[in-house]
Amino acid sequence: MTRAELIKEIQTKKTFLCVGLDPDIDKLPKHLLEEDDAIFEFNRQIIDATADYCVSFKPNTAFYEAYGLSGLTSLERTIKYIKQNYPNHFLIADAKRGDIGNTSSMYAKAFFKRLKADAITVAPYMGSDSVKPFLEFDGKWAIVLALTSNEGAKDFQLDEGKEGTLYQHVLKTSSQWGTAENMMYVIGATKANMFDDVRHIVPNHFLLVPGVGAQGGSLAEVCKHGLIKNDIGLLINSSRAIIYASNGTDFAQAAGKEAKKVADEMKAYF
Ligand code: OMP
Repeated sequence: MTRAELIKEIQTKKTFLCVGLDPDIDKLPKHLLEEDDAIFEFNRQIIDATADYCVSFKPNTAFYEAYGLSGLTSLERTIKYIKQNYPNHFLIADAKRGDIGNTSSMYAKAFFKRLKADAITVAPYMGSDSVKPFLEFDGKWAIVLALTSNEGAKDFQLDEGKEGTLYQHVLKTSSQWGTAENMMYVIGATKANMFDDVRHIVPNHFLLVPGVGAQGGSLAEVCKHGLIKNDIGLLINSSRAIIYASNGTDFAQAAGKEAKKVADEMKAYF
């Protein structure tokens, strides 16, 4: 999916919500556990209930890898279902990969060719040869971790060096490897006070912003400092707050309601 196509979807639907598909068997509604593929069935119903309120879905691969081959089958079925039924939704494989060049090429092949994801999250720690293989596919994106939402972000990302903090260095250097047409950055919603600084360095790149909902980040604060006029330039992810809004038989309906609530808040920014 191109940047222009993504922006068109955002502008048409008046939402920039990304629903995170992070299914944990221990948290699934009990009645689904009788299904052959409970994870897929859970996702399918969440997807159908939330698709109108979001422009993107983000399965985090850990929640599938944890269940071995059957988990990977659920992931593949989930992605196929989205691609067949909601082809205009931007599909992010949240896998946080990155390795020496030829290995990264295989990761890119796995997620872009085999799974047909539109984007993959990538850790930049190993440098340019670990990220560039993800930039070689038309219409596909690398989403580079820059300033993450978690507590430990401060352990390295805020360290001062000769290029400023480490996350500033990551933004400045890695933004030379690709363009705002094939790279995005992860910036956590819990770091809203740093969005002005981020926008100073990467004024045009889309930002994937996890950390609203369960992690307590503020959508309003992120928008105030991170939004790009007309293009929006943000994909705001929420996983647990939406998918586990209820664990009863009404779970999908409750997820839809929760996604709509976020999408309604987003309308003010159009
Ligand atoms: P919730 O906290 O349940 O909304 O989930 C957040 C999702 O975003 C999880 O899949 C995390 O792995 C992911 N995430 C973060 O929470 N923080 C980050 O800094 C980066 C990510 C990510 O790359 O998506």
